[in-house]
Amino acid sequence: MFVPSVRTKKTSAVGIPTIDLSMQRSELSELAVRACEQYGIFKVVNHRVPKRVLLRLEEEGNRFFSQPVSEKLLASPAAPFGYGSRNIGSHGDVGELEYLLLHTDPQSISQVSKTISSKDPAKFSCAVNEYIEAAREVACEILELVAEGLRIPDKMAISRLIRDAHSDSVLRLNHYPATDPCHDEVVATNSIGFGEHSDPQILTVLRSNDVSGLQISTQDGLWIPVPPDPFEFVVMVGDSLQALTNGRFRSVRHRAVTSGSKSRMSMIFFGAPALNSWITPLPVLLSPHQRPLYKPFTWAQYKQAAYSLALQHARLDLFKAPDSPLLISASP
Ligand code: GA4
Repeated sequence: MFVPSVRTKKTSAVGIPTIDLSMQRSELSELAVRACEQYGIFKVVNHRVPKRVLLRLEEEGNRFFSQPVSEKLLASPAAPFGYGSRNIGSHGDVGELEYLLLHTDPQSISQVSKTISSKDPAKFSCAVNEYIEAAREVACEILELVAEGLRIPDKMAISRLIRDAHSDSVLRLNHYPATDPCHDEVVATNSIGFGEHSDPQILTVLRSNDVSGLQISTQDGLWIPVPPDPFEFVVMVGDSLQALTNGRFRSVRHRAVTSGSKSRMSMIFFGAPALNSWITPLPVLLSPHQRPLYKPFTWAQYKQAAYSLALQHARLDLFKAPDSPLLISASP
């Protein structure tokens, strides 16, 4: 079980790379590949997603989370899709947050919206669908850029997986309540909003309001804060992209801490393949004498493994190829 307190390790304000989508494409694809290899995370600016799309979903999220608990509990539980509070996954992990977890399939959104926003479900589902479409486009554009940078002849080899009509992508709205100012004075430490983990999917596209809290873990165990910007996206490499690139890209370990007098809300698109899709190192990325680091697995198999383990588990290790001396463990 994950213990919800923050280790008081040194943090550093080292910047993470920025990908400016208005730049020249050839330069961009090299930059995106380097960012995925070295950091597993980068910021995306000039993404062309209209501000109103971001603000509309933020407004819907704020409206939902500001209701009394009794109202929020009328939403279907996040098992699998709906409202959850404190409990993360099914393995005893807890955090100082509440959230809405939604499948990106419009039919599922339409069903769950009736329980989340009984007064105006259409308004809620429109804001959600519009945001998902925009975030999915950003994810696909990035995946096509990196495919170019990796010299993969089929530029859509990876993005196609999350454009698939049966894609198992999900959207999550995380709400980290403000720390009570009185409580803040007594306990001068941060607490864990969402414990350390890597995302199991292919690519994560995150947008938050202007409140800090997201941190990434470096190889040497430092925690680096990711400065918030409500009009930028933060993109993170997930475990499945690590496997697809045979370990060339690394999924990034991250966490969210709560520390302030302002509440934080993040809206996160997790781009995943269809449940029956195979995840296996792309053959064009393997040189003749390189062996795959991972056994082939389906997204359903990996998802099941991820969901049955606690947050901090280095789950990709379960799928390493038996004779793979090159495995880079994803554990901290
Ligand atoms: C992390 C990324 C997404 O938020 C998520 C999370 C999921 C959940 O909250 O149910 C998991 C977590 C996430 C990874 C390990 C398992 C599953 C909680 C947990 C302990 C929706 C996802 O896909 O994986």
